[in-house]
Amino acid sequence: MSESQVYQASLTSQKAIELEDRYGAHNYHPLPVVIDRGEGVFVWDLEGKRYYDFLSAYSAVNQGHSHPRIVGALVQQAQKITLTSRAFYNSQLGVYEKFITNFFGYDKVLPMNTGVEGGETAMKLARRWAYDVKKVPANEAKMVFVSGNFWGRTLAAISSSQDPSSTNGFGPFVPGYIIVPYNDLHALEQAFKDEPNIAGFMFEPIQGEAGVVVPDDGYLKGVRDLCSKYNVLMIADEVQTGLARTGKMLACDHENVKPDILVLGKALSGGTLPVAAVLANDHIMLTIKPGEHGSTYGGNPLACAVATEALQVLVDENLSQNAFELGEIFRKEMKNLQDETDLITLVRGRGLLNAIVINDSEDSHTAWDLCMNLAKLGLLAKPTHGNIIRFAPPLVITQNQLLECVSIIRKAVLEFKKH
Ligand code: IF1
Repeated sequence: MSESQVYQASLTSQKAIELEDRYGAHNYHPLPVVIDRGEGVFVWDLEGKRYYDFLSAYSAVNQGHSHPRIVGALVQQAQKITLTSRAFYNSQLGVYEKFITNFFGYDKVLPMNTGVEGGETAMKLARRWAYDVKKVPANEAKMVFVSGNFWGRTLAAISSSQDPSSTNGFGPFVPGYIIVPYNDLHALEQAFKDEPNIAGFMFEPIQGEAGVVVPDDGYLKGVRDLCSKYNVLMIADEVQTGLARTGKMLACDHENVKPDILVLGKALSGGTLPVAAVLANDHIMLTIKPGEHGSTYGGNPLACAVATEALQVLVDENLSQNAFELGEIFRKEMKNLQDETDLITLVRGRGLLNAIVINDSEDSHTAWDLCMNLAKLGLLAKPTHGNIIRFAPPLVITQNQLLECVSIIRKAVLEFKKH
């Protein structure tokens, strides 16, 4: 074995944590769990302890860890060719583009890598459409976002954030943004009335990082109608809510609403490598001309092969329906638990994207402490804020496994003593 393999073989969780602390940027504060292996709904740490994964890498592992079909597609393609750049055509891209545009019902797709690249691409498309089609004066295009949004960590993304942990110390910010309250159609219409040069409205159909905030029934339909009425592009950021997570293939499907631009990421690759996609019809997509946008890895053959299989697995294993049915059971069980304790003040979510709100302040560490207890009991979850815990297992979870996890959460909550 090589020196690093020998080192790896003797690695303990404590040593792994020390290495990350010594040699890695401190841009995260992880739970003290060192994951070494994953399969389906389970992950194992370096000492061999098994955990239920109730975060799914923030909904990037909807199909379960290391899904054999997706890993198979990855390995098979990797042995042929992984990257060509878009300086040339490649044998996987056109086939994938036909597949994914038919899958979601759009004329075209612009392939990118991370979710935030997808959001930036959607924003550039909206601005370009505003100048070329809507005839907004040059450099006057505005974008509307909602309070509590999260669409990534780039400067354009954090410029729409009001969360100090995303914005402090990173200014100046991208201009031309209008922020309206989430789930407020009146405020949205007022913004559209007040500003004639709006290119697009980008929002999450359910707000993930804000703590799984589900809008009122009718909000998605209302957004669709207002965007159509005021000639503003409706841009759905389904990076976290898409791909069966909320009990439908897309969260917009809960109200049969079709956005003008659809942004996908995370589980589009089943958690194997960064793959994002931006879908739109020709009158929007063709405003960007050759050489005006792209990325080194965007549309690489490896990503195409993996994403095709990852999407097919969602359908073949009926993961939307499983998420829908098990989500109903999970929220019912959490509401029963809420009746037994004053620790939980709210349960909310759709499909298998759920959260509990703890009766403590947003800057408390109660949710963190509860997650530490859950980890000891073999379930991994992470707070989105000091008082909100998101529960999002892989969508391949079975009912028996879900009920076992409910009993783990119940035990942790009922035993919990605030300190
Ligand atoms: C981190 C949060 C979740 C997203 C939505 C776009 C993106 C994300 C709705 C960008 C990414 C990730 C980013 C990751 C943690 C995680 C996260 F806590 F940051 F906010 F899920 F809620 N749209 N979310 O949720 O996609 O560029 O990351 O591929 O930055 O810590 P990305």
